[in-house]
Amino acid sequence: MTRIDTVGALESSVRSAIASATISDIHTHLFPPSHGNLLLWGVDELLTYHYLVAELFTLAPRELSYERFWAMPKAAQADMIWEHVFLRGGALSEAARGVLTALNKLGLDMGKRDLAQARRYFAGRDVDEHLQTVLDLANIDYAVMTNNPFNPAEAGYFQRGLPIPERLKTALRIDPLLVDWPSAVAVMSAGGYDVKLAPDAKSFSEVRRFLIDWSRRMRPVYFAASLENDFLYPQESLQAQVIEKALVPAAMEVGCPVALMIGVRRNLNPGLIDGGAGVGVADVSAVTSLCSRFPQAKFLVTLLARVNQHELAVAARKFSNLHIFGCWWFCNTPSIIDEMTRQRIELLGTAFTAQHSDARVLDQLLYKWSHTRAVMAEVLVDKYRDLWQTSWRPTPEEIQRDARALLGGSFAAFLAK
Ligand code: RAT
Ligand code: ZN
Repeated sequence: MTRIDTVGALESSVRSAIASATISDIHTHLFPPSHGNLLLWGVDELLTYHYLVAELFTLAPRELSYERFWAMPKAAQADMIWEHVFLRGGALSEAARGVLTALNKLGLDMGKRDLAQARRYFAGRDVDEHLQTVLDLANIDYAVMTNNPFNPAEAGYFQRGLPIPERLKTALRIDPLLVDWPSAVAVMSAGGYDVKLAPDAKSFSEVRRFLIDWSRRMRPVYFAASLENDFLYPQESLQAQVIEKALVPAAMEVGCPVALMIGVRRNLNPGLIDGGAGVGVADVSAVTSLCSRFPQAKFLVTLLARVNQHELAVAARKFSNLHIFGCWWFCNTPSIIDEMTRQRIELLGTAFTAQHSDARVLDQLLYKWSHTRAVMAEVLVDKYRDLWQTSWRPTPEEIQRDARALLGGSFAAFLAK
């Protein structure tokens, strides 16, 4: 066992533990290369990330309509974002800086502002190799995808049993079941499940059968849904019945936690499509009610509103079947990661997962994780320095254990318990 004798050695031990910890990225929107165009990668995808599309419209001349933008080819959309957000706008936002971090990590010198050079680089890459390169560079052991059986294209790839690299794991995403029952019914009926628009007991058992069949096909790490900020539980509604009679029982039967991402306000500005969603304050009692109503089930939860974070962390101290994760979407900015990670460590120690990338573009793993590592390192330096004052002397191995816990170890322990 190595000893740490000085505060300086402690600080460098913490920084190096965070820099070198292996990450399990528990929520992304990546796909296997075998699922064709669904896997996004490369500089044009980086530049047209929906976070940056939204920024473009804060800067671009008003003559640029949403219709005109969406009708443009992807490379032209990317050029426009490059021009307005980067060259004229200064690239200071987290999403813009992220593109530059990612390209830099791939060895591209963006100081030259040469977009054509970046395009040439990606044109020469093989996607399977690129996937491994990016996962290696980011030091990720595996990333969990988002796999929606209600989407015909996604479902088709799974039905064909195409290969999935070991480092990509599945998550069964079921939003339509909770937020768009008629379209969920249409998909399930077309698949041979006897589910009615006005569901009876048989319908709920057929929904369970649908979920269990898809679990057998996909082998998901968890079931997941993203919900609006006005999600309430309990309540007299079809949504609550689906949760109680189908979703939670099926998840328990196959041994999966249910991940709930709550707080989005979809279509706040529909013209922006994915970029048009906003944030609203959620009711944390919906989470605590689920945890107490289903003590044998497990819940993974992340909330979108900054003001919900403290209440959620307190809830996680009360319910051992609740694991909180990530600084989601608008919370994935350095200042909020810093605040949330401090608060969570202060309330939970290492019993949470500090971050997920939500990467929609493969190369985003490179920035989302390096930016998070930098913030986490400084938070942990402070926390270990505080401990040092008490005469507690952690070993480098203990610091590495804690770093790994926050970046995937605690998640694995939650799955296993
Ligand atoms: O972060 C995002 O890109 C969001 O658009 C969503 O993907 C969100 O994370 C979700 O999974 O619904
Ligand atoms: Zn997501």
